[in-house]
Amino acid sequence: MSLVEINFDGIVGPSHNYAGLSLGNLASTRNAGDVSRPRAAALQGLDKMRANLALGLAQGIFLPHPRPQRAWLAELGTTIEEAEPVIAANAMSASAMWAANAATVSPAPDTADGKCHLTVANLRTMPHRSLEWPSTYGQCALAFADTAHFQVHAPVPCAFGDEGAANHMRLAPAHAEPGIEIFVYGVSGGPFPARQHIEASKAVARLNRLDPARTLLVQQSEEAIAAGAFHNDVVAVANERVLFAHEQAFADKDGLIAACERQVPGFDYVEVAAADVPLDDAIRSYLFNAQLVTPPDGQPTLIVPTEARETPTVWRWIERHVAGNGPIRRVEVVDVRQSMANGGGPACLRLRVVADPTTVDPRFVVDEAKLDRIADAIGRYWPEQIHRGELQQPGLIAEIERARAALLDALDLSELA
Ligand code: SUG
Repeated sequence: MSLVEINFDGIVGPSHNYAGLSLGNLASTRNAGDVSRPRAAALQGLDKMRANLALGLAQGIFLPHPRPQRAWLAELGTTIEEAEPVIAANAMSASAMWAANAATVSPAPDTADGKCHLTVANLRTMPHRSLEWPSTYGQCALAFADTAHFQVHAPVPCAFGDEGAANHMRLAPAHAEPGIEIFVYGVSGGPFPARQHIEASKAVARLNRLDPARTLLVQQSEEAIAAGAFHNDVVAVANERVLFAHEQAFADKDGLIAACERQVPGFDYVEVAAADVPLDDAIRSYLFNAQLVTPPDGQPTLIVPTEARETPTVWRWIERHVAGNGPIRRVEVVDVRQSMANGGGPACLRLRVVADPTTVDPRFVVDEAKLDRIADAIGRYWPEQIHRGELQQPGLIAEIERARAALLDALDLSELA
């Protein structure tokens, strides 16, 4: 068994649009009604995956979900043609692209039965996201069907909100070694919803068979949620023994650091002070929604969105850190602007799974050649633009359904149809 971190990126679906559906996600609100570019969005995502492959990292994919979500509309007693515009927009959302919200993953070295556990997220706080889980569950059950190595759990009951890996961090001396798992929940976000409930976090930790002595429940700071950090991964990211976070990310920073120091050999805390990078700049630039990864050359690398380079306080901080021999040794910049405009940065687009790649269904693992095949389908079938008000047009709907079917066909995954 050789356990490595595999990043599974959600391919941006052909219905990608800006409907302003996510209260508390400032980018979603700011860009509501803009013209979207599904084809460019999906190709930006593929380029990010190519950059990861070039670093020597293992890469996987999740497929777009069926949109419009006709079964959900039927449960509401309507159809895509007849639904009120806001209901139609919910049923057309491509939000499943943000795979960090697909599930919470606890790898084999951390669990009681030595399997990698995935609990699919219910995403119940936002209506458009609450309809993702059945398709996510179906894909996870297929990708991780090898029950000798994986167990996939259905979501926790929707009484309690769970947003998956976006509110979960793992620290370990190295990916393949036992680690501690940190669940970050919200209590109140002032004007905005706290999407991750402590009851859900506790349930996921139990389902994933974690050792309570190596599990931390940590409260996200209210000021972070109120400033637009609707998920913890907007203000913090962990990788192996490094925790990289904004000064204002957690309600009790000192308690968290002390626990990590006790439990993680070689623990390193890299803090960005509010005096250097105000919370607003951190959230607008998505500095912390970076992928912090360890490529085979062992140089911890931060993969940031272009917006981080364009935010002077943030770029100054990064340059100083790298020049000063800090734990982050390299910075890569990726353009995921189409996703960013809906509040999804590089880290939102991927779900990390520490596993042996040979135990994953190979149809969900990619190399350059497969990405070329995917790019070909996207180039041929994905709509170039979607305008506000077009979401219920029969021509566009047919184009979107055809596009997804063509991609599933190209990847031999038509059973997900
Ligand atoms: O849930 N945006 C997503 C962004 C998710 C980002 N994920 C992580 N931080 N891990 C959300 O708010 C906007 C859709 C719209 O408005 O059309 C949206 O759903």
